[in-house]
This record gives sequence, structure tokens and C-alpha cells, in this order.
Amino acid sequence: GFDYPERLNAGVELTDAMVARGFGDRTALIGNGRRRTYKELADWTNRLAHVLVEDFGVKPGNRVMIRSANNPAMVACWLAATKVGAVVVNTMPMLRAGELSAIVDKAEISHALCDTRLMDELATCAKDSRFLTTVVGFDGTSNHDAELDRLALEKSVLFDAVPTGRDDVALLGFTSGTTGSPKATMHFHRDLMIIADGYAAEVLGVTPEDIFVGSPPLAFTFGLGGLAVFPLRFGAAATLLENASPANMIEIIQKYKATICFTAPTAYRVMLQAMEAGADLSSLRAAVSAGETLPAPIYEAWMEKTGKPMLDGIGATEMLHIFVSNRFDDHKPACTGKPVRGYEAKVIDGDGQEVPRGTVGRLAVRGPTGCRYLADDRQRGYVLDGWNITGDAFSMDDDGYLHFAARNDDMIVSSGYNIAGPEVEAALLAHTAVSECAVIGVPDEARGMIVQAHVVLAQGHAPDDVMVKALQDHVKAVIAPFKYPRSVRFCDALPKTQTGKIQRFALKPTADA
Ligand code: 3SK
Repeated sequence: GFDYPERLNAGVELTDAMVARGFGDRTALIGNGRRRTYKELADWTNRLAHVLVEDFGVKPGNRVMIRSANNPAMVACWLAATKVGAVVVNTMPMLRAGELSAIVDKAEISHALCDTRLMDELATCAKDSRFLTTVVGFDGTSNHDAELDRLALEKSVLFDAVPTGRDDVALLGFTSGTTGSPKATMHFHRDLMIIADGYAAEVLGVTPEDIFVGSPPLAFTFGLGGLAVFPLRFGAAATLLENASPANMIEIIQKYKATICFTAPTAYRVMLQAMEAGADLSSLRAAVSAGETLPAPIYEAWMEKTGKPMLDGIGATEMLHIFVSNRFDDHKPACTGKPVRGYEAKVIDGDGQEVPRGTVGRLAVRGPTGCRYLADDRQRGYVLDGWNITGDAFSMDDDGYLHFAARNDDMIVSSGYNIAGPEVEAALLAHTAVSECAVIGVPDEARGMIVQAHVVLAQGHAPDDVMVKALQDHVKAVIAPFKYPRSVRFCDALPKTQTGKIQRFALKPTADA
């Protein structure tokens, strides 16, 4: 199991404790053109913690929002707020006033720390808020040119952190709300340690020599783990990019010889093309893919190009991070692998009974982290008999490997056949003309539902009837023919959430002409 002292503060564990363990002079964060050592990070966060308590009256248990793009200042604010015992809500820069208000109201946020470049929308939200009383600006470019930074310069680098309990809530992770209203998931100080000591230690084998890079926002627990908790827990370094486009990640990987990357399959596709064109990404020893299904062609091309497997994993904001993953020495294409240390998984039917091996059902998981929604009736639907029921459909093979089939709501039932949308998507993506695609079910008189593909074509391909036929024939050739998209729509872009997930529900089923 995972054993932590009763008094545990994750902010201290990731900074001062690392200095005490001898990592003070090593690089912790790289961003906005600067490197920060562990000692500098510990000092910085201690000064900020003084400001939060002394100038803005933050008390243990207060909910503190942080609004920023991925940069070292955001990490410092998160750690400082954690040190003072606040419950942190990290939010993404793209959120508008209405979305911020929904979060403020749900979490009853009293204080917000905001990159001054992103102040407008927050000011609008704060104007009418009955909870949010204090908004403080910080300089996301780390030039110490905002209120929070100026006050911090006056403070001591020593701070007696709040001796939080290991089971005190440290973080509220908001689910991106692809359907319905946003939910806040509560995570304890110990949970932040568990995802590092479990997944990051067991699956990634992180060492102080590692340099992390990646695209998920720190506001998404996938990003907070991959770009802050995991590196800092092991004395490694994190590179933080405000704009983590594939091109920028490729540049950073080459510049800093990054070793571990956290991103989604589409970015790996671009990296493969860049390698073909001569980019040297050989420093990467781990390519973690999650948040979207990893199409087998990308996995296979990566294996062929680098000789290393991509580490496909599945996580959930409710579980905090990845709980099922492939391993470097235990992996298969189109397979998500086995439960991470500490977790158990099973596949169940609608009545909660385990289904036979090879049968698709709902994934249920339990382990040292789990779903605790803040004041939300949907808790009863997510946790049954101690098992967390994720929204995903999986099958488990005879050897205990889990195979992704679909999000529950992606299953398309056509003429009595179950068709997993992502399987059709993977088939389409294997066609060179397809850049991105999303498959949905649309009502059909004869068949109940039919498969409709929304396709973004790669450059140089024409969206005409010949292409429709070519794609349909291609799908029929690579998977069972009944799964082919009877309807194909071409579009310039697919609707995505702020974390880059395709929002299939936002695609409008359109009738064929
Ligand atoms: O798979 C996901 O969506 C996820 C969510 C939270 C943390 C980690 C991951 C991979």
C-alpha cells in the first residue's frame, strides 16, 4: 500500500522536502526562458505563501482559484496555496466569465490568483460574485511585475507550512463537462503523492535525470500530474509551455533533450512526421498517450521509428490520474494495458455483474484514489460498492489486458449490431487522406442508427463523392464491413474541449443530401 505520515502537505513535499533531500541545486522548472532550481522554487513558494496569509488572509480550507496558462508562476502559485492549506482550483486560460462563475459558485471560491494577462474575464466574473472577494494578479512571464510578485519580494524565504492532514482536500479538479454541468472532484494531499509513487514510479520509472514536456493544461489533472507532480516528486525537471503546439514541443524536446512526453495521439502523429523530416527526438524515452484513444497505426509507426512503445493509458479526473496503462516491457497495439500499482479493474454489465472475458462492458476500477464529487448527487452513479464506474466501454482479454471499445455514449447500435465509434475512427485515420475524424450515430428509420463520420481531410485531398466512396471502401476493407460509415461529412475542424478532447456530442447529425 501507500503509507504517508498523518501530517502531510503536498506543497512542502514537492519543494522544501526535495531541497532537504539534496536536490536544491538541480533544475525543477524551465519556462519563459528561465530555469529555476528546487531551492529557488522552495524560496519563491514560501514568499508567496506569506503573501497569501499575511496580505490576503487566506485560511486553511479556503478555496483558491488559479487562472493561468502553463508556466512556472502557475506552478509556484499552486504550490504556495497548497502550503497554506488552501483547496486549489486550477483553471484554464480559455475559460470565459460565465464558465469561471459556474466554477466559483460550485466551489465557493474566495480568492483568485490570476495571470494579469487574463484578468478581464475574471474581473467580469468577480463583479457579480457573492463568493469571490479577492482577486490578485501575478506575472505569468515571471518578471515579478504584478501585485503578488511585488509583495512576495518583501517576504522571508522561510515559511511554516500548514500541517495539513494527509486526508485533507488539497485540490478540486473540475471535469471538462463534455455533457451536463461541471462537476468538482475532491483530491487529498496523499492522492497527489500516490499518483507519483504509483503510476509515475511503477510505469515511467522517473529518475532525477528526467526532463518532462507535454501539452495538457495544468488545470487538467493529467497535466498537473505529468508536468508538475511527477517531475517534482523525483527531483526531475519540467519544461512548461504556454503554447504547447506540437511544433513548440518538438523544439523544446530538441533544445532540452526532454525524456518524457505527455500528450495526445494527434501530437505524436505530427512528431512522427517531424522525425521523418529530420527532427531528432531520440532523447524521448517515454511517450505517454492518454485522454483520447490511441489509434494502432500511430502506436505502430512510433514503435517502428523509435523502437520504443508508446505508453497508452486511461485516467479520469475522478481518479486523479492514470489507473490502467501499458508498460515499457508489457504492451500491445490497440490495448490500454493493465491496472497500475494499487488499482484493480473489472468489466461489468448494466447490473454490475462481471462480464465474460472478451465481452465489452463498462470499466469499473478501485484503488487508492477515487471519485469524491463535491456536493453532487452524481456521486451515487459513479461509485457503486466501492468501485468507480468510468464512462468507458472496455473488454478484458484472457490475459487480463484491457482493450478500449468506446465511451459508453459512443456505442452506436445499428440494425442490432453494436458499433464502437472509435473503432471506425481508427479505421478512417489509417487512410492517408484523413487528418482527423469523429464518428457519431445518427437516427435512421430503417436501422435505428447509422454511423456518420465527420472528417477533416489532410491537405491536397478533395471532399467529393469519390472521396466518400474511397473512405467507405477503405473502412469496409479494414474492419467488419457493417461498421462502415453510411454517411460521411467533411468539415474544416472538429469541436474540441479546452483540453483537446473531441466533443462528439457537439457534432450535429446531418442528413445526407
Ligand atoms: O484519460 C483522461 O482523460 C485523464 C484524465 C485525468 C487524468 C489523467 C487522464 C489520462
